Amino acid sequence: MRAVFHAPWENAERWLDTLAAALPEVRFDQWPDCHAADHELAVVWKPPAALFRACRDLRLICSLGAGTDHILVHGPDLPRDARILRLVDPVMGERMAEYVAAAILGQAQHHRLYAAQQRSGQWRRHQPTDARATTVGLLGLGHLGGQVARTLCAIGFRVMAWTRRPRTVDGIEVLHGADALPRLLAQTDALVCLLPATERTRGLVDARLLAWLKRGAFFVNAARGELVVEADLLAALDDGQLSGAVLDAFETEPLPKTSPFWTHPKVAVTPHVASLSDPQSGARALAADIRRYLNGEAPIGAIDRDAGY
Ligand code: OXD
Repeated sequence: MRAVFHAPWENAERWLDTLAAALPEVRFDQWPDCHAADHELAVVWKPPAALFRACRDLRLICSLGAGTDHILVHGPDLPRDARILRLVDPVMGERMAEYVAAAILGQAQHHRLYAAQQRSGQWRRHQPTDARATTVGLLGLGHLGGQVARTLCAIGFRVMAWTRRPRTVDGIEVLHGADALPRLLAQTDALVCLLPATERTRGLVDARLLAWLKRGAFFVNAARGELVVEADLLAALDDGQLSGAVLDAFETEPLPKTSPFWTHPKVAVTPHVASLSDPQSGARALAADIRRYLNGEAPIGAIDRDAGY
């Protein structure tokens, strides 16, 4: 079997080496250095449209990350019957959980405030907020969200989650459906966005949603920039509806130099690193899922193309 590989990353060779070692029967060709025609498998991150126009025989398209929006965006250029896999790697779940926990604990322990005090040589103490007194509202409870929920529960936070379909998860109150969203937000001290970017979720975090939150709530976006109306987020930060935000994803990435988020006193910016995929564990997890597919078993990362995740 021939596979086309596209990853615009410095560590792409490490991914390729591990994939090739785990799948010796697959010949990987790097896009665009391949005369594509008969590739059945694609392993990609942010692929160009030309790849799908050239490789019309693809049967399986694998994302090198947890999201598949960068593939689905090619809509009409994607082979109609190809299955799409997201990367399901437990290491990414752990990284995401650590990122979100660090963001919320940093706010509870006033890290941003102490950093500002340090710059002006101020010794002033502030009471931290106890985890037990903090309700975290998770938007999305997929593979990454589930790990985030477990980690936050273990720290002692009260965790609630909002999902599209009904779910039950031990120790977490899960609400579903549009009507339930205001109910979750009214109890939320820290809102964490972990939803995929789909037709339904784009622009979901807007002025109306932010107004449903408890006043002074904290916001973490560790998912996709398209989920958030950035002007509404800025307004909520400026008028005190939000006490702060940790933002890892933006409408435009890299975040333009002119973005007000860079210098906003209530905002911490990270460059889309909340759950970086790991070349070792990620390639092994992906190879194992491709192997399931080749053996005729159900791959664990298969997405529902119509739902968009
Ligand atoms: C991903 C990402 O989808 O890092 O994995 O954005």
